[in-house]
Amino acid sequence: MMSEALLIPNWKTRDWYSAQNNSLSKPVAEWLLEENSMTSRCERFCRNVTVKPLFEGYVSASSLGKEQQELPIDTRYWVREVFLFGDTIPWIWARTVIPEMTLSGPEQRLIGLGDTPLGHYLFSQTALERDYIQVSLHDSLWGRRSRLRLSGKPLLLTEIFLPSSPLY
Ligand code: VNL
Repeated sequence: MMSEALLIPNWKTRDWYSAQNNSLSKPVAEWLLEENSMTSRCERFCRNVTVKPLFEGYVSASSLGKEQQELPIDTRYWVREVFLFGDTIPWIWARTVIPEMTLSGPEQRLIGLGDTPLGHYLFSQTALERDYIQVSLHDSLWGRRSRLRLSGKPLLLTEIFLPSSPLY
């Protein structure tokens, strides 16, 4: 059987818009404005959600995209990029950027996730707050970007919905 090529969508040059000012269709809005874990939402549409990390490691501020503007200046940022699969199909490409200063106390656990979906960690935390969600449409692919805080400390999540995801 042929397996689908895993294409990394363009994330660097996207423009982002406040979700409020954007007239989204109902099904698209339901996906993009999901308040809880995207992993949990995906679990309603397949048997088994898995994540495959593509990259986990520290990067310098200069290698971040426009996301730098959404986060405090720090020496290093922890970056995690994954493909999320609904059963065997790649549904979402996701990138998390965490300033090193956020990784204090219990948040140190964010660097040891491996195959564990980030959402299972994040959305079990009582100290989780959301500053905003922004949306983006580029190359016909929808994306969303959320700035969250754990105990007041920021991180930025970007999720781009691949052509085979149930959003479309
Ligand atoms: C992960 C999984 C991240 C699902 C996500 O968004 C997501 C992860 C940033 O495990 O890193 O929707």
